[in-house]
Amino acid sequence: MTNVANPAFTELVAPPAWRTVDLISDLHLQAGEPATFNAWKGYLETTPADALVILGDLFEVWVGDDAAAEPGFEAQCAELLRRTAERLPVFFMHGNRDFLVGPALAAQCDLTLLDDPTVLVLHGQRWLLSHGDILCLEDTEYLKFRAMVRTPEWQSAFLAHPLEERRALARAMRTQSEDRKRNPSTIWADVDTGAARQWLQQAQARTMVHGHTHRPAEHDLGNGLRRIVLSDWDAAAHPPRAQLLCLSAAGAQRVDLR
Ligand SMILES: [Mn+2]
Repeated sequence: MTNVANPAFTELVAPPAWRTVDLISDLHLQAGEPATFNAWKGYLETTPADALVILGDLFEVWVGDDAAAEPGFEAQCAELLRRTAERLPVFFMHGNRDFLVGPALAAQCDLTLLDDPTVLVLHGQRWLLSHGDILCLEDTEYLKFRAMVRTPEWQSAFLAHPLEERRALARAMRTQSEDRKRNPSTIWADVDTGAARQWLQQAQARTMVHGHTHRPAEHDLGNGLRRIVLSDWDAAAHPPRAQLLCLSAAGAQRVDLR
């Protein structure tokens, strides 16, 4: 479990040969949205990056690694990840939708799972990476839920259900969250500025990069600190959204894929 007030700040130190690292998040891949899957596939097959870091919610839902062991959408995604990992290292941090991605999928696809948060050290610069949900401190209901579902006990009890039952449960939970989205009184929490500053100071980093909120922006946090928010993906939207953040010695650059 992450201690929010004082997390471990695991470091990922880039080898000197890495010139660029791509960050993506919140693709919410699902079988019913082939345009986003195809955009992602095209991206993976052509990116010139030296490493790829996925900052969570790659999948709309992940009900267990056994989902990728039978033919279907999850297996297709796993195969793409595996082929990409043959070409460049691929890192994966959990989001709130795909927190059940586990060691079996990591082994199947040659992914390296990252702690949330992780400090990427690239060309001497420290980038504080997180999915972002844990710092949305106003969302107390969600944080209670998060604390529960991240325990090994909850996860092993959930994974003990048959795959089809887990898929059905996930669909039911998704309907609930769609209802919440449609309710105009729903208030969407954002990353807490004080907590973000504190993390940056503790991590000795100047820039935090996260996803989760689907509100791409760059926030000046004062004292040279900033918070960069990644875009979500929806290739079927008008205009389509498929964006990455490319980190290099020159800094951070948003790249729209088209
Ligand atoms: Mn999320």
